[in-house]
Amino acid sequence: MNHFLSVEDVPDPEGLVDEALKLKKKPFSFQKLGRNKTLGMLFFNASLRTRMSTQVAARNLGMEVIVMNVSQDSWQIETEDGVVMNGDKAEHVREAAAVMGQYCDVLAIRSFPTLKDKKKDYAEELMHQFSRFAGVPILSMESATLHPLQGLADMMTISEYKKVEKPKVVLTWAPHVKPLPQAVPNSFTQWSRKMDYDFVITHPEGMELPKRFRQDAHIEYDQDKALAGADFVYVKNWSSYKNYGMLGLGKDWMFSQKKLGLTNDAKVMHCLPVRRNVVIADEVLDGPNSVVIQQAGNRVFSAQAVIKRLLESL
Ligand code: SN0
Repeated sequence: MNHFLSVEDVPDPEGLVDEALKLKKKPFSFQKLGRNKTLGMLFFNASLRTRMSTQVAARNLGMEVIVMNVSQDSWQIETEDGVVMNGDKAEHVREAAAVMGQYCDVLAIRSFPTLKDKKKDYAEELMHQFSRFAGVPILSMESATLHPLQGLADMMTISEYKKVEKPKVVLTWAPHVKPLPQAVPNSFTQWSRKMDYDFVITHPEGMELPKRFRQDAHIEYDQDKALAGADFVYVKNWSSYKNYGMLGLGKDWMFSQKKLGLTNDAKVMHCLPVRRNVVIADEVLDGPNSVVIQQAGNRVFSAQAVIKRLLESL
């Protein structure tokens, strides 16, 4: 694996889930692999779980880690080609990426979408520029359109908790107070489609996820109908793809104890951070069906499995 920007970079998605679950049992078994290797982590946006879990993952593999908060600590990076750089951006990605590639063996990047310019966001310019100019493997820590490390941790979690071979997995939209990326639901959908699940997406009309990742995934606009018999419910807000970046309405889509009652005693998942009593009710988050903390715990081993693969390809 040369880069990890989406599940499409993984030749054997189910194999990687198994590998991550094995690493969870023996986290320190590949400490030699990362010895004298450095992971550079670049944050263009905020992060809690990704920031901490990916560092733990790299250290479990024996690596050194450098963390750079690009928006605060570094020069502002220009990404357009052919521009006269007489504004506030001091350095071009052509030099910045190439230089960081001199210092690090793997570069991990987090960069959110603008949610204003659909074409630009979905072109994933920054990730592609880094893969082109850095000369080292690039690891996505959530790009404009995808969050593949989260998707892998989600598949691990389902694998650990499923009671039947082919569980019913429902991705349900939830309300929010501000427009959020489509990255998490895009990746959850993309990964779920690689697994043998009965997979259903439910959301208000107009909130369809882009076809390029969901393909022909089953959409059920009636949330109650979708939730019936669910073994797993993944709750997540996303802003509109169609009316790009619009918030979307539907306060009654908040995931409550009553909605949980429609399911087959489903495990409830969310990538976090979650806004209580906007996205999911307290009683669900604090109840026995929530696995959000275990899901976040799996982020260490999803990152570890991916970094291991990237190191093996060096
Ligand atoms: C991000 C998202 O893609 O939905 C990161 C999730 C891992 N979430 C947010 O930005 C939440 C921000 C908020 O104010 O609730």
